[in-house]
Amino acid sequence: MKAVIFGITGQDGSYLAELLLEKGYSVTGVTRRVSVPTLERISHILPKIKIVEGDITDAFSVSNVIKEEEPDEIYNLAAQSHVGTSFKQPSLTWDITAGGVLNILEAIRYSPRKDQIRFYQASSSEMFGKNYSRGIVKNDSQEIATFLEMRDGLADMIKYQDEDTDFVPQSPYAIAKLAAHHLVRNYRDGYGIHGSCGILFNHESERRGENFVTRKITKWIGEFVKWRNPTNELGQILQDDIDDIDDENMLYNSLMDKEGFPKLRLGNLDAKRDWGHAEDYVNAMWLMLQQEKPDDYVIATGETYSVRDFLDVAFARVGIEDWSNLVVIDPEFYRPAEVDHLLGIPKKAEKQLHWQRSVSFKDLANRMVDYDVKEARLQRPGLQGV
Ligand code: NDP
Ligand code: GDR
Repeated sequence: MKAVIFGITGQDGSYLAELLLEKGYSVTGVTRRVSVPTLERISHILPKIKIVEGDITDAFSVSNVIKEEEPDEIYNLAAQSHVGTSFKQPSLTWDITAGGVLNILEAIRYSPRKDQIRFYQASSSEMFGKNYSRGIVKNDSQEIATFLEMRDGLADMIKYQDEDTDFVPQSPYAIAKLAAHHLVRNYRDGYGIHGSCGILFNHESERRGENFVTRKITKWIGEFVKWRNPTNELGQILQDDIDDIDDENMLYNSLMDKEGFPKLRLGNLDAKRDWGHAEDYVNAMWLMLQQEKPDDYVIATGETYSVRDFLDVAFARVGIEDWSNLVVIDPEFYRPAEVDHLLGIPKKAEKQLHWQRSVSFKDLANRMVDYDVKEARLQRPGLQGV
């Protein structure tokens, strides 16, 4: 089997390429011309994959790749994928995230191999925006209820999104993703293209881009731990260090003031997301393309946590229970319109694809912190702070 991946240099592209290689595929990745190398996430598998040049906003390069590579499966993971950036660069976001998908669909439509090609499009939970459905069950623990609790009959009513929830997108990124989502449906209905969309909720990893909130937090913790306690092998700030000082706030503030270590600057801490690990999610992409009929699926964990919850778990991993003096709220990171609550119900994927996630929220945060604490010790480049 032969697969083409648009967006192979991104977080998901790297995990998907690994998965397909394990399954015996020959893998071609499409990369655009940039002034600095972007192959870091796939450097370990480079000898095993083919890289070709192309940009999804360039219709000729897209159709040439598809003509020359003759893939059985095409995965489109390429996008301007940062929601905050989409408010600052809406036109570019539209051209890549919506227009690029049209270029791929048209190339498939006019390919002599149209009926042999299966296509995956990376849709997003951001398309739900401010909308959600409500589930009615037995008690009133709505805010803490999870899909798993609901399924086990433990919770009453939850706010959730699934394949039947209407889309009310809240950003140029989400609107572009929704246009692409409808294009895939339209080309499926109109031209019989085998195109499936995964409506994926947030998924993170040790390879997550450094300007997404989870990685921004864990990178910062890695740098902070190194600066605070460079000799502790475990990378932990020992509770004794903190207990020895009467006023913990004084400890942090004086260190900040004296040494000038920058505080962690974040925006909205109350937004809730359904966070999983990217390795689990690329498996769902592959499963979708193994189905006889193309379809759309929600991929999520069924649990929701706020940015604040992520901070609690991530800081606890290095022994810090109270992080309030380490974080400052910076309005620069607020968005003109926010998505407050995402909780996906992956029932359809569990039933039809037999998909299951394997990494819990706590394990996800712990893995990312552990990785970044180690990376910081290896003196890798520091904070970007976007
Ligand atoms: P990343 O931002 O890590 O990767 C995006 C990829 O798209 C990069 O390889 C990038 O290349 C490539 N790309 C951007 N513009 C172009 C272009 N014009 N032509 C060709 N390639 C381009 O995203 P993720 O891996 O996190 O996500 C993968 C996809 O899934 C994206 O479409 C994202 O919107 C979507 N998604 C992600 C979710 C998540 O939580 N991670 C959830 C739901 C959907 P380069 O290296 O050159 O920048
Ligand atoms: P999101 O991810 O917008 O959900 O999109 P991101 O990590 O950027 O934001 C999550 C939430 O955290 C809040 N937040 C901050 N976000 C960033 N980036 N930086 C900050 O400093 C910060 N402070 C608070 C945000 O306001 C938001 O509420 C991701 C991307 O991968 C999309 O491509 C994908 O489609 C969706 O997930 C599902």
